[in-house]
Amino acid sequence: MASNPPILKASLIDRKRFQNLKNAFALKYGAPPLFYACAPGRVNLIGEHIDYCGYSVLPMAIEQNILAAVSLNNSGTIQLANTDTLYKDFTVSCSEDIIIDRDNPKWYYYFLCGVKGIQEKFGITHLPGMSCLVDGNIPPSSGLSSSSALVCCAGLLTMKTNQKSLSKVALAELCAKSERYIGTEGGGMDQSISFLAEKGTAKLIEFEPLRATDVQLPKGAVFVISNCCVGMNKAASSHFNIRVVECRIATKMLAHARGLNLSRLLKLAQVQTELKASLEDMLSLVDKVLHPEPYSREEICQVLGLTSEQFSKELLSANTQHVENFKLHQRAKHVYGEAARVLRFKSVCDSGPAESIRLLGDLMNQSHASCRDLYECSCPVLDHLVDICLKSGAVGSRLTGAGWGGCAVSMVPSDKVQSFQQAVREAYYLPDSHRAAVEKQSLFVSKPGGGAAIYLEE
Ligand code: ADP
Ligand code: NG1
Repeated sequence: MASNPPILKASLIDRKRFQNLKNAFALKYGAPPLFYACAPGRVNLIGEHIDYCGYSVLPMAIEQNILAAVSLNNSGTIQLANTDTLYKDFTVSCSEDIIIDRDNPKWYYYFLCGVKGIQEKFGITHLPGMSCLVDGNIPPSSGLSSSSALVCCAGLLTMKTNQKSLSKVALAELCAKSERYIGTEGGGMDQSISFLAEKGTAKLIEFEPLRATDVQLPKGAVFVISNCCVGMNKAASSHFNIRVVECRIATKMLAHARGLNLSRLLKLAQVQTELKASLEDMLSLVDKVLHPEPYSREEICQVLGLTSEQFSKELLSANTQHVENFKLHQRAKHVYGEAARVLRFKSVCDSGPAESIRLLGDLMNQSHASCRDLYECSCPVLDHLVDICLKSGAVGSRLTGAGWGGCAVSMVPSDKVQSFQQAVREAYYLPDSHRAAVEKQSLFVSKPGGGAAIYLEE
């Protein structure tokens, strides 16, 4: 059943954080907030870089989130401020079109993605003035979806200030679409779990139609997040979109080889559906049709019968126009293999065999190897951290989120959590002064948290 984000009591928010935010808001804007909106980050347990290919993923919300205090104003402007001085104030007029500058992905553009999504959905010609103070505690550019939590929080609070109502599913779809204004062509996992998460359970997120199903994680193990402390800003680089484009081209090449209608197919999952094939069949098809050597533009254009202009316009994004070579075989192998691992992970959790923890750990390790070797979305520092996690007692460890830096997620038997954390601390964090300084917020146990909500003071 479609349900809306809950309206909860503000007393549920961490007391100290809430008081600080409330006081800072009053100091900044001269009056108390009207309400609060909150959206969590997430850790993806398995299913990396496959949401934008149409495949299911298996994340859970984390405790860290973006929390905003909000009030209406009569200034005809949207005023944005942040408790972190790194993020500067920004004001935009309600009577101007909201422009998102993709070449300059400042924090407030993510916020405005959420505002613009609601504005467009309801055809709102004149937004009411509002004042917002944002407070976030998700490590940014670390694969824990700080950007999406910000977009979701902004979408949710704009819905409320405009007295509109949308289900969690509709909000998740709207925010996934509107975050693409920033330029990254993400798949929707982050916004979906931010709205659809429920405390105590991970979720299998399926797309088209969007659906979230509970996944009970095995008792006897916990998930520990560790940040390698190398950041990767998706919107400020083209790594992410290059992978999206490679998957799109691989889709066209596989569809062409099987005589399918090319114009309709954009995602690797759609080829599987059209062919009514299994994921194993798709892995064999990739080996049969695509060669492991990188493809040049010329070769792709020749096979697909495209001019160079059509190729640039129809298959590339704005920030991938410079790319000359495309690794189609490796990327498609990762996607179909990872999609199968997600389904196996879910079925192990559902059936709960005695060796669940080992089986799930193996799947996580295979996922990391595939991300590292086939999808090439890891980096040496993150691989090193994953190795340390495995040597420190994790049964499985893998990069989580977009990669190229950021966090690893490790599955650790509950009785080994303390020795695991101590060993990782000693081997990875303490020997480096920068890492040692941020160790507390970089190495932590994470339990499945709840989804986005509005908070009101009684
Ligand atoms: P992630 O994997 O965390 O989503 P991105 O690089 O895509 O990483 O997004 C990070 C960006 O999100 C930051 O550069 C900043 O613009 C925005 N952001 C993250 N946290 C906050 C915050 N607390 N306040 C304002 N903006 C934030
Ligand atoms: P993060 O880790 O938030 O950068 C990105 C995409 C997801 C998904 C993962 C990789 C966005 C907003 N998020 O997540 O959709 O593709 O990478 O699995 O683009």
